[in-house]
Amino acid sequence: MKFSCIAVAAVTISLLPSFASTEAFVPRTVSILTPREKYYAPVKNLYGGGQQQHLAASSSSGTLAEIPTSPIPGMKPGTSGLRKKVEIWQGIDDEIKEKYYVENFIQSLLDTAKANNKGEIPKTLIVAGDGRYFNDEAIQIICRVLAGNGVENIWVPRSGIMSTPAVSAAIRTREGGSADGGIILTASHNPGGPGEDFGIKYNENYGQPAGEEFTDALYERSLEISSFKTVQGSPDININAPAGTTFSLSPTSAVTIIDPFTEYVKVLKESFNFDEICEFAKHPDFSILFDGMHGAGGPFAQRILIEELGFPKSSLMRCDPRPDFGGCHPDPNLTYAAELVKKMGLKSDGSADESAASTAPTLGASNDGDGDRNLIAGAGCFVTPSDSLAMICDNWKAIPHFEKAGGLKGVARSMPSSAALDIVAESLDIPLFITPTGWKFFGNLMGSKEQFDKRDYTPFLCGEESFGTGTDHIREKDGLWAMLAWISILIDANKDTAEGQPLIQVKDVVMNHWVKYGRHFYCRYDYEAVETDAANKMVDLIRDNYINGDLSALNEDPSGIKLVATEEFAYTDPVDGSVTSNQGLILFFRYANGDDARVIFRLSGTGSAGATIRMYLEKYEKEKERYGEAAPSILKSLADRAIALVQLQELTGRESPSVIT
Ligand code: VG1
Ligand code: CO
Repeated sequence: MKFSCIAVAAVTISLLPSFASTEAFVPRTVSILTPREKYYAPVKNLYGGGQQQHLAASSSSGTLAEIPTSPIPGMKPGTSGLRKKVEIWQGIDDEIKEKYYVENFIQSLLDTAKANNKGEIPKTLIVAGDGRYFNDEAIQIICRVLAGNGVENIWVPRSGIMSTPAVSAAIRTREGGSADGGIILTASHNPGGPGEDFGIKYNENYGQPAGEEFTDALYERSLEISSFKTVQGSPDININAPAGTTFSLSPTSAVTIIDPFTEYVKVLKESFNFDEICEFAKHPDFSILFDGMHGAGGPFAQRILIEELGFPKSSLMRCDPRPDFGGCHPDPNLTYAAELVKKMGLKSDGSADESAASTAPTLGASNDGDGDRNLIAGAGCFVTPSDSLAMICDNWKAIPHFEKAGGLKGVARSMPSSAALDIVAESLDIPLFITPTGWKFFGNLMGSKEQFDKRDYTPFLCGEESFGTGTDHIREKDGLWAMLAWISILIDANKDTAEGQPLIQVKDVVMNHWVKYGRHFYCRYDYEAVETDAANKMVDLIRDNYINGDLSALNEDPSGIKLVATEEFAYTDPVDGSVTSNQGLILFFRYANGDDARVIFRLSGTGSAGATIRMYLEKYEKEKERYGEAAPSILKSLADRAIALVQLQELTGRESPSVIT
């Protein structure tokens, strides 16, 4: 079955030279990283009749086919997309030998999208990934299934790599916002490579992550499907072809290679003052360091920080995407971004290593595998994500996107994030929303006017304790945005700093904020790969004994830290009224001196095996003398008290967490 793969002369003159000039493009081989059988033996022609037929087409001869399959259990997307061990997606896992894992999932996704779109298959979809192991092969498979289902325009970024925020920007604005959605191949902050994770997220037509209604319907569909549609006999698309190249897969479907950067660079330029940042980049005392963790954010950092803003190349580390993230865990926190943390003059508990802090860069940042998370640090100063969010909110005037509109009209945080934002929102008199964990819950708030014609909350700022920060410039969290926000805050803080005077540093901004609002000591313990049964038992115990139990019957503890109230968090979406329950078990404590504190337990929804228990600790402090202390030590006795109450050690066998951040 020969298929002519035609590079149609559709290269737009304006696009190609600008793309060709960027050094950020890393050509990738279209290598299939693992052997996958060429299995598409046709059984049924889509156009009826038992005989397979060539489609009458002038330039293409791929054959549409419908392949029988059977439902595969467990395709329930979690907090953000479906994540599994890569061997499962590849269909080579020893236990779950399912050749059609990707196809089943994508067919279920398309059926759901079609049902949501008055029975019409989406016309234009983006397919892009974070470059992890199996990225390129999955792109080829997905493009065929999309074409088999009649998706007319399939946009694939050159090199196959695009950060999640860049996909959101392209869905919203490319060709006037004509994309119906984006399929993003990533397991985000989870490691990649053989034996590690692969995943798929779906973003809808305003660039927002698919909501629970969509992912629940997708899951239901995955339990019913009996066939998938695809195109047979077509050679692989050359994902390294220049932007503008099109490949016809069927008479009605074509893949267009797009420039990954265009729309994203444009929305960032609208959000910040690039000229001012360019100027500040030349300041002899100002330097930055960005750790791309070998994920999708690297080429975007290269493009924006180096090519657009003029920072020296030495400002980047690990910015070349690698299928296994160079063996690292691409999660930007104090543990996994250890090298950057050290270079910023910090110890692994987030406190300053004074001997190294004096020579550290002014500002350090990192992102995760798909470029949507961020870690922010100044020289010798780690900024917790919850603090960073509150500080960005307080400094809204430094950010042109907010300043142009006269200020923020809405802010939000996930429930387990600290209440640092709440105090600022109250003092600025801005509506505040507290949502369940996961970016999808911010989507409706940002789209309240745009999608639902209700009250406008934009400009909007939101974030999560898990190193996610973002605004309505797109509908995703955005790692590079956070770095540019902090550069802008530093520029603003130094607008009156005379030449030759030392610059106001991140640590000064942070301390001034605490002095103004108090400090929320905060940290999170993660217990990874716990046995699912043990984790569930612990959750049941918390519900039975504390959420529904009698707290007055509890014995006094020598620590003096008393459990005074509890709550299981549920959320009613203020925009569409949908209700989401079981979103975290909250234990409220009171210290002997009257101080209040809070501990939350939640099971992660992004793991691929076993369970991860997350314990979130928070204590508000108004005593200025204590602001300099490290959060993990301040919160240790609270952690011990909570761990004992929920019998974490007895039930899971874990003496200490896998990560404290
Ligand atoms: C985690 C974080 C959550 C975040 C999600 C997706 O979810 O806690 O805040 O939105 O990951 O982030 P969970 O269910 O494991 O706690 V990303 O950058 O991995 O898509
Ligand atoms: Co991510």
